[in-house]
Amino acid sequence: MLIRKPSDVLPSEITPEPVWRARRDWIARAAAGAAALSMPVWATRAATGPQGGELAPLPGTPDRQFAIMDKPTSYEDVTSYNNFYEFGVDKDDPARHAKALRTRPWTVTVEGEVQKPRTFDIDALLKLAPQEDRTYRMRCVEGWSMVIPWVGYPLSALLRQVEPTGNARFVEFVSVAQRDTMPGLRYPVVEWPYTEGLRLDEAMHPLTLLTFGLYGKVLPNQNGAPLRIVVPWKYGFKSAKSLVTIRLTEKMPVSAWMKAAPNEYGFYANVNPNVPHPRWSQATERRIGEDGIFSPKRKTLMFNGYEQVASLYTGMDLRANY
Ligand SMILES: Nc1nc2c(c(=O)[nH]1)N[C@H]1C(S)=C(S)[C@@H](COP(=O)(O)O)O[C@H]1N2
Ligand SMILES: [Mo]
Repeated sequence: MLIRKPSDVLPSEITPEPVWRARRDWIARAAAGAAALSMPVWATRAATGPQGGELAPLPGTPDRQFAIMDKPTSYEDVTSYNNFYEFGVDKDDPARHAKALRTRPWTVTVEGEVQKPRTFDIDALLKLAPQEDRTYRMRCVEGWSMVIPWVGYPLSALLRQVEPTGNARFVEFVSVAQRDTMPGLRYPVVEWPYTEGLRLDEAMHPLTLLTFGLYGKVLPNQNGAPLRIVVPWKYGFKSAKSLVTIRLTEKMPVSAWMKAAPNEYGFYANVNPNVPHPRWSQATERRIGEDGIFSPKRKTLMFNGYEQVASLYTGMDLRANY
């Protein structure tokens, strides 16, 4: 059996206090419905589409510019070991609970410091630019990593359509908050809706992918259907899921994690082995599905190996801007 959690780290060490509290309350409530909990997640379908049905194909043209050699993580692992706190704080909660998420009708509003604010229907947004197939290394702040073949197009293609004003310096991303389908919203893990942000030049970088699919199919709900952002050189929490608003701003947005635990999660959150998290090192990682507890951990690469972005940060102190 694969060991999927970094078992040498106590959950209480890798988990911010509000998450730990929510987990405890969640377990207490679930004790009443223990029968439902006893069904292991791998006994159910891993990939969750609308009403749990088959996911539509979404092929992309293979991308050569950003190709990496790493072996992709299995579809099963990519879709069953997730963080999506709107559905609960444990790694198998999203695959268990995200079936209920309504992904149609769905619109995305792009607003703020833009000449042409606009609300896009998801199906129009999907066709705005050609889909590319891009396999990216992803790294979570909790010490694990995956390699995921995403399908999407550069966020810059969308931002160009709405024409950022001269005042636009940042981009804020807002995830959906569906009270009736997202049981995690009952717990104040972060302030809901989940929000994240990038500097405009980071958002415009060709590696930043507006993502609609993975492994040649539309996104499973637990991975952020019907669209999410993917920023491969930053820790996973920067890649907000199930987006409904993209807002260009003059001031730096304060993300949900910055509000929840400002000493642990900064705005930049670049993957940086030289800057430890306040409670643990970030120098190494476990690749999900490959590395068991006895396998050596991998050394974490600066910018997750995406040196192409280094020039975005020249002159910045990346210890102060964590
Ligand atoms: N809306 C929302 N987006 C989110 C999260 C979340 O809890 N809610 N978790 C983040 C974290 S911590 C990680 S590691 C990635 C995980 O994405 P994946 O499960 O699709 O790999 O999603 C990020 N985006
Ligand atoms: Mo994460």
